[in-house]
Amino acid sequence: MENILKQLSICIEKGKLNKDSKFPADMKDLPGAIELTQQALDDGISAKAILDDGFLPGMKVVGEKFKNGKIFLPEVLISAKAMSSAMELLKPYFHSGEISYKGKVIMGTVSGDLHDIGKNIVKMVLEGGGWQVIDLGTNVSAEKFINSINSESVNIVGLSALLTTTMQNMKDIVHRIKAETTDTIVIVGGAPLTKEFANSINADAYFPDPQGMLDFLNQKIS
Ligand code: B1M
Repeated sequence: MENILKQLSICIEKGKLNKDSKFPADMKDLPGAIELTQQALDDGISAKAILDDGFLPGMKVVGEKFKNGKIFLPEVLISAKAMSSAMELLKPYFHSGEISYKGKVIMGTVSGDLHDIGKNIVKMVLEGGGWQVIDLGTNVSAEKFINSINSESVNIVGLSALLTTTMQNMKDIVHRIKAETTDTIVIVGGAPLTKEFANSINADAYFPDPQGMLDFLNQKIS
C-alpha cells in the first residue's frame, strides 16, 4: 500500500498524468497518476488514504520547489492537472452513501484568487459527508456570494483564499455578507490563513483542513 501511494505522490509531484504522457521523459511508459489511483482503488485502498498519503504529499513538494525557485509555473500547472484529473476517480467514493443531504453549503474562492484545488477537495469531503455544496468557483465577488445566499436560501458559506493579497478581499467579502444577509455563518480556510486572522475579520470559524469544516457542520445539526 505504502509503495503505490509513494509512486502516486511522485506522479503528482512530477506531473505524470497517465501512462501515455510523454512528460517527464524519465517516466516514459510508466503508469501515471490516473492508473495508480485506479490501481489503489482496485486494491481496496481508501479514497481518504489516496488523498492524504498520495495526492497531498506530492503537491506539498511541488509547493516547496515552486517557492524555492526550483520549478516554474508551467510545471506547477502540470502537477495541478495530474492531481485534478486523478481526483475525478475519487469523486464517486466521496459521493457514495448519500441518500439525502444533511444541509446545503455555498463555497467559493474569493475574488482575485484562482486557486481551486484545496477548495475542490473541501467540497468533495463535504459532499462525501452528506452535504450538498453549491460551488461558485473561483474569483467570486461579494455580490455573487450574497446573491447565492439569498436565491438558494442557504445560511452557511465557505470562503477559500490562497494568496496573502486576496486575504484582504476575503475580509471585505465577510464584512459585506455579515452586513447584507441575516444569520449567515461564514467559514474561512486556505493555506495562508490563521485563526487569529479569521477572528480579526469576524469570520465564524476557521479550519486548516476539510475535515474540521465537516465536523463543524455535522455538529451544527446534531
Ligand atoms: Co499559486 N501560489 N499562484 N498557483 N500556488 C501559491 C499559493 C504560493 C504559496 C506559491 C509560493 O510562492 N510558494 C504563492 C502565494 C504566495 C502568497 O500569497 N504569499 C502563489 C502565487 C504567488 C501564485 C501567483 C500569483 C503566481 C504568479 O502568477 N506569479 C498566481 C496567482 C493566480 C491567482 O490566483 N490570481 C498563482 C497561480 C497558480 C496556478 C494557477 C499555477 C496553480 C493553481 C491551480 C489551481 O488551483 N487550479 C497554483 C498552485 C497549484 C500553487 C501551489 C503550488 C499549490 C496550491 C495548492 O493547490 N495546494 C501553492 C504553493 C503551496 O501551497 N505551497 C501556490 C494544495 C491544496 C490541497 O492546498 O489550497 O491550502 P490548499 O487547501 C487545503 C487547506 O488549505 C484547506 O483544505 C485544503 C485541503 O487540505 N482549505 C480549506 C482550503 N480552503 C479551505 C476552506 C475551508 C477550510 C479548509 O473552509 C471554507
